[in-house]
Amino acid sequence: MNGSRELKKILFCGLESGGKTSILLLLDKKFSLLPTVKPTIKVKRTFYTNSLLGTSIVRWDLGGQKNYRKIYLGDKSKYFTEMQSIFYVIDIQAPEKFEESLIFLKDIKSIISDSHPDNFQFLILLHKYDPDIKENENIKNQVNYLENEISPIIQDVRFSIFKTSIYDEPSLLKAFSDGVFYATHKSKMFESLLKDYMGKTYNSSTLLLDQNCFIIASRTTNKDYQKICEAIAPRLTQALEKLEEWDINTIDIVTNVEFPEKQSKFQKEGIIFLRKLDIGDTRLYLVALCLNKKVKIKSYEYLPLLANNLKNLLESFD
Ligand SMILES: Nc1nc2c(ncn2[C@@H]2O[C@H](COP(=O)(O)OP(=O)(O)OP(=O)(O)O)[C@@H](O)[C@H]2O)c(=O)[nH]1
Ligand SMILES: [Mg+2]
Repeated sequence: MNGSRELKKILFCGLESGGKTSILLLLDKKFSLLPTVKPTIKVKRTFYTNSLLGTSIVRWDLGGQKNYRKIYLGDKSKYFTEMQSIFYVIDIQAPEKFEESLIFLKDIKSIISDSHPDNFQFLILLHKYDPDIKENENIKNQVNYLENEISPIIQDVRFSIFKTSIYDEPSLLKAFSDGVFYATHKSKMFESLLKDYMGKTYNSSTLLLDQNCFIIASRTTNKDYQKICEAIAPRLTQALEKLEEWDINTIDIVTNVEFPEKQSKFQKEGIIFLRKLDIGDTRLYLVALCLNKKVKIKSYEYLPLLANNLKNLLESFD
């Protein structure tokens, strides 16, 4: 169906010790292996399948040591063809390696310039952006420096820059979801259901997540609202799953919030909620941000319709 069953190739590149293998372990929830991670010898291929979107990918984790980098650049037809996206990982805590890392990025960019598939994208991960150093002035300067240097290198290809850390799981879930599901046929179909739901409820941001908290689809009226939802969604699902461990059937998690309003001393009262949607054997989560009580009521009122539309869509995939 629309090529959605094909095996897509995704590359993880960057210098040695940047954190590529750790990122993959975290995405696979292999937490216990994180402390024992070793430098990758040449290339390690692993598979990931998302049954909801019918997406199967093979992830090439390219060990970043200098001698390996030479091999990859020397055999571009083996390594740098037919990939859907490249995750390029830069260790934000190692400024002494920035120049070398930018050179490797340039080398890769020049290789792929004339031969990449439609919808190809670069995902640049400014990695090891750990929660405890975010406010550090040096780190802020380093992020600015890299953002300024990277854009001109890859400007004629679709790209996004993320700040990620293995200690901030949502940051990696977001980057991976963007790299893997962007513009897929099925993801667009889910998005059109969210669009319809938002049109009826007037809520400001909605996300649809799969059981593992990968973002399957999203719609928003405002980028910041989307970022807020993305940052808290995995934490809300964790709370819900914890309650389920006690056999407490938890339908939703609701947070009442007051949004600051620009040019006014009043706050907008709103809610962000996470709703569990079990459709047959498939677990989905909806996160929605509503800016007032009316919208909240409507968002709940239209949930059965949304669930029904999702059910019909999932059945149409079978
Ligand atoms: N502080 C911090 N350390 C990290 C993070 N991610 C990975 N690391 C550490 O960075 C080191 C290198 O991680 P790897 O995952 O082996 O790096 P790699 O990019 O796969 O390295 P090569 O396989 O040699 O290319 C390990 O000690 C990890 O624990 C992060 O987000 N924050
Ligand atoms: Mg590795």
